[in-house]
Amino acid sequence: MIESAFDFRTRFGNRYFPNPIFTASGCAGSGRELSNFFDLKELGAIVTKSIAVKPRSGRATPRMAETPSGMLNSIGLQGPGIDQFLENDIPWLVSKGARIIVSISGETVEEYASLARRLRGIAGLSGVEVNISCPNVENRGLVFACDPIASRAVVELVRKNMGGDYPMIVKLSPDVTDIVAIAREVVSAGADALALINTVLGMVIDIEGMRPKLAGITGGLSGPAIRPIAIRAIYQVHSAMKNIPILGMGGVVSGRDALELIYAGASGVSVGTATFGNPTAALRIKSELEVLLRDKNFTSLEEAVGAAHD
Ligand code: RRO
Repeated sequence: MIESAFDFRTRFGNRYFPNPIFTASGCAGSGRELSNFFDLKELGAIVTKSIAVKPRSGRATPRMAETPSGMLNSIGLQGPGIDQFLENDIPWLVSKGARIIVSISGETVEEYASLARRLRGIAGLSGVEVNISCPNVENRGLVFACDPIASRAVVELVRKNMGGDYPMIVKLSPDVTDIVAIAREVVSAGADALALINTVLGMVIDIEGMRPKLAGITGGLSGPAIRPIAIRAIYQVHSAMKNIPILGMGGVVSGRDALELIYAGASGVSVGTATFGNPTAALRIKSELEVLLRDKNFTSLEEAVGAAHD
C-alpha cells in the first residue's frame, strides 16, 4: 500500500522540527537514560532539565509523591550547573544527532542573563526554553511567571544576551489569575513561543505521620490530573495570539491526549510524567498521533493546530 503524503513538521521561531513530540523538561534529564531505549533523533526535540548557573543538589528528600492520576515533585532544580552541562551534555546530545532545546532557570534576572550569554552561539542548539515558572523555589516571590513585570524583565534580558540565533520559548505557570496577560507581556518582551504549562502547586499530607509527605512541603503536580488545566491555558492563550506557537504539556499519555492539546492550539506536545511509567511513551504517542491525524484526513499537523477554535 502506498502511504499518502503527510507533513508532520512543526515550527518554533526560525526552526523546523520533523515532528511535534518533544520530551518535557525535567522528565528525561539530558536524554542519556532514554537513549538506552530509542534513538533520540526520533523525537522532535529533547528538552533538557532546567539548568542553573551553579551545580545544585536540589531540595531535601522525600521529593516525589504519587497522587490520584498524578505526581507531585519538589526536586528544586537539581543539576550540574551550566559549565558541566555545556562540557558534557551538549556534545553528547549533538553526537546523538538529537535536536536540543536547553531549558534555563535562575533565581535572579542577572542569573538568566548570564545563562543566556553562555548559550549565545553554541553550535547544535535548536532552541532555548526560559523556565520562569519553577514552583519549587524557597521563596514563592521568585516565581517570575506570577508577575508580569518580573517576567518581562527576564525575557528582555535573555533576548538581549542570547541574541537571535535560536527561538526563545518561555515556560509559564498555570498558577496565575490571568495567564493571557502574562503571555502577552512575555511575547511583547521578545519571546518567540510559549511552553504551557509548568506543574500546578500542590501538597499531600501523610495521615499516619500527620506531616506533609514532601520535605519541601509543597510541590509541582503533573500527570493526567492536570491535563484539563493545560487544555484551558493553551486554548485561552491561542485564542488571544493565534500566531505565537505553543509547546503544550500536561498529562499527555496517548496520541489522543496529544491531539487534544493540538486542537486547543499547541504546535508541539511535550511528554513528561508518562515517561516515568514507560520510557518509550513519547515514541508511542508520536506514532499514535500520526495515525490519528491521517485517519482524520489531515494532510499536515499544521492544519490541526487550534482546530477546536471557531
Ligand atoms: O526542579 C524542579 O523542582 C522543578 C522545576 Br525546575 C520545574 O520547572 N517544575 C517542576 O515541577 N519542578
